[in-house]
Amino acid sequence: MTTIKQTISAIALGSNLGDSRATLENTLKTIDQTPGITVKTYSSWYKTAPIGPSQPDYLNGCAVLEVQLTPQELLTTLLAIEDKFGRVRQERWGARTLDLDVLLFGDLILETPKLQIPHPRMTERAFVLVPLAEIAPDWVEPVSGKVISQLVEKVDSSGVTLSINRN
Ligand code: PH2
Ligand code: MG
Ligand code: MG
Repeated sequence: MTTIKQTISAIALGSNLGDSRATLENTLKTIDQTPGITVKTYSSWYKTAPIGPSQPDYLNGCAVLEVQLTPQELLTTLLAIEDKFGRVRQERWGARTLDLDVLLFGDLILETPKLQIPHPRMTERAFVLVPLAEIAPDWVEPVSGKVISQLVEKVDSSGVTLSINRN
């Protein structure tokens, strides 16, 4: 019998076009139905001021997954789910129906052209750290060596408000 290594991964979800709540909730169902991935926990949804070009507010959240995939396989899976939910790639950081980003993959540090783990901007982004702190406060971000609950204290969270409470 072969045993496949299980890893815990954290992802960010965001949407600011269409029915964002329905998109994000259907996305979690789709992810959970994917072979090799189980959704362990997910956060509340937060309404967040857009970072980048002028565009509507986002609905953002995070999920913790148990995966039996490589980081690259997880990325490919998430990109396919973005496409399934109608994402069209236009300007960088512009509006989108669905954005899925790999944040953390165990304690892995990975630097490849297409995939960097931890997500290189996660420690600056309140729209990532506030929901992540809700579900994974004790996870050590391996580049800074700091836990998520420490990192969230350092960012300005004034643009992030609880929208749909999970607790
Ligand atoms: N994603 C971006 C750019 N700006 N702003 C908010 N509030 N939320 C996002 O998810 C977001 C963003 C690029 O991925
Ligand atoms: Mg993103
Ligand atoms: Mg993305």
